[in-house]
Amino acid sequence: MKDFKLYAITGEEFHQGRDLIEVMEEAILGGVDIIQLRDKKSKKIDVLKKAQALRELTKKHDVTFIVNDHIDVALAVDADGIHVGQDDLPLTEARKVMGPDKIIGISTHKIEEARAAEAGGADYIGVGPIFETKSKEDVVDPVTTQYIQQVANEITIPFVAIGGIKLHNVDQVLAAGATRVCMISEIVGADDVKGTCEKFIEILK
Ligand code: TZP
Ligand code: MG
Repeated sequence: MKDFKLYAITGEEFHQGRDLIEVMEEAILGGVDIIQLRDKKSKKIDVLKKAQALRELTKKHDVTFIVNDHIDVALAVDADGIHVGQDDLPLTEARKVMGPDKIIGISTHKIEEARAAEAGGADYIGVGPIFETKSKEDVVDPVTTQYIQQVANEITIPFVAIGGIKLHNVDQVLAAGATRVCMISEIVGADDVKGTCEKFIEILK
């Protein structure tokens, strides 16, 4: 897969009424190079409509587009890939459905899961939640930056740190060995989405 540094996940509950596509375009203009549509609440038809609009946006800006959970929607809009959790369709089956060329990312919370993801053919793994987060229901306890160190030492596929990452604590995440970071609230909930992304890009350099 094309490498990335700054990964933004949608979270419309943080938009304060702003339009999904406008917010995500600001994020892209600020330097986000991969976007994930994550919508746990809407009906399939509405997820599809958002995915179609985000596919168009990400094509226009040459940004990678990932869909969370909905493999059918990902295929229908020709997204670049999907992101699954530990309790979703297992990697082997997800690969059968997606085919060899699409990206499959998977969330991991401990080194055993990271090893299994690598062995199972994932293209990248999510590593987290690093810090406390209010953006995910049923979230496991923070894994801390220690888990980043373990993954950085052992896992060879790309990994992205996630969970409670903010401008004020991202230094700890990078110091532990992460080179890619992923956020919901700090990006899409920012008063200045583009400016916030530009600051992250500056720090990630
Ligand atoms: N997976 C692990 S933590 C998390 C997800 C989807 C939520 C991240 O959101 P935030 O607002 O960046 O803490
Ligand atoms: Mg899932």
